[in-house]
Amino acid sequence: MKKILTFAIAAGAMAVAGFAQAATLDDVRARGYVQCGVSQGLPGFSNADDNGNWTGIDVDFCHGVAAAVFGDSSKVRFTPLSAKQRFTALSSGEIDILSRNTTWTMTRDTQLGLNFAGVNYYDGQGMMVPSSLGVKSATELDGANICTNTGTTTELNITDYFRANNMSFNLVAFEKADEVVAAYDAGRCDVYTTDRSGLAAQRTKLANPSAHTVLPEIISKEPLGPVVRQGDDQWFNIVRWTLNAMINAEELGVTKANVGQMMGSDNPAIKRLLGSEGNFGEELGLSNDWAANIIKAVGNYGESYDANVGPDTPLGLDRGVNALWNKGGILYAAPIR
Ligand SMILES: N[C@@H](CCC(=O)N[C@@H](CS)C(=O)NCC(=O)O)C(=O)O
Repeated sequence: MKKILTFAIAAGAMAVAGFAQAATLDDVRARGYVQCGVSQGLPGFSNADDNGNWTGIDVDFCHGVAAAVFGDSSKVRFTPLSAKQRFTALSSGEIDILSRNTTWTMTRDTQLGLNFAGVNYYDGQGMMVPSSLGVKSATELDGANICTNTGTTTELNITDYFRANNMSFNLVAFEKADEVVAAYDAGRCDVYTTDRSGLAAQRTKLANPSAHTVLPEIISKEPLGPVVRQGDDQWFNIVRWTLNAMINAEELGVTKANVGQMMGSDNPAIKRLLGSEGNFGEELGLSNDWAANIIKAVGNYGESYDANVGPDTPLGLDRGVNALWNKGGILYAAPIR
């Protein structure tokens, strides 16, 4: 009896300490790499070149998680997934993280049993039309043929928008994003609708990108972020704090180039971020230089943004609301403390 009781107390203590559900981190370590679900090709977010090398802000994020776990950002493999396939791949355990322009919604939290670790791009749904149509506003689109992807929030929002504005429309939906681009470019639709960042990305694939106009209306909120399965709080924390570390690093002025030098900083917040003070990494189940390794590999949030989707890239997206909270935006990461 005493033995059973002691065991129960020990098991309880382990559960409280968060060890009882550490399966994903164990699996990732045993496998030797993070399995990251990405899109099938969305420039700036997750896109493979002809040699199969993936780049993008969502790809950087997975390299960041690999750097946090292994101290080596190359220990990651990418699984391209359509919008329709992505949640099953995560729920079934085929991937450890979904890092793929995915909108955080209540249904995805509750019905699908997922956890969004945060937001790495605040977006909204937009519409693009060939400039030759002469359309200046979405309110002129009654009766339009509209191209989009299946299995997305996009389909739902466009239906709401047209209903609310008493307009009819014909939805032409495809599973693969490139099918949407091809159909729109071939003139099968008057309108291409998706997240505005997605429009900026997909527009680069059109025969003549400058011959298209993005309409002024933003018809939804699309907070995009990395997702994990529910039921593994330790893994959820690792993914969430990888994102927080990248955002906090930008706020603290820690960059890919200066992270080594910043290790010697006297600023207590930088010391906690880079592990020269406290046990923040160990408490995640990692080493204390976890965040230093992320920044060495992929830079801070702003560096990854600028390199992949910012004004100097083909997407040309201004920081806008994705600027830090103290620079006029809404990016606000919880502190490492
Ligand atoms: N954020 C929306 C839309 C996501 C989505 O799948 N968008 C399409 C159009 S931008 C896409 O990612 N295409 C790229 C691909 O499937 O590879 C959602 O989470 O439902």
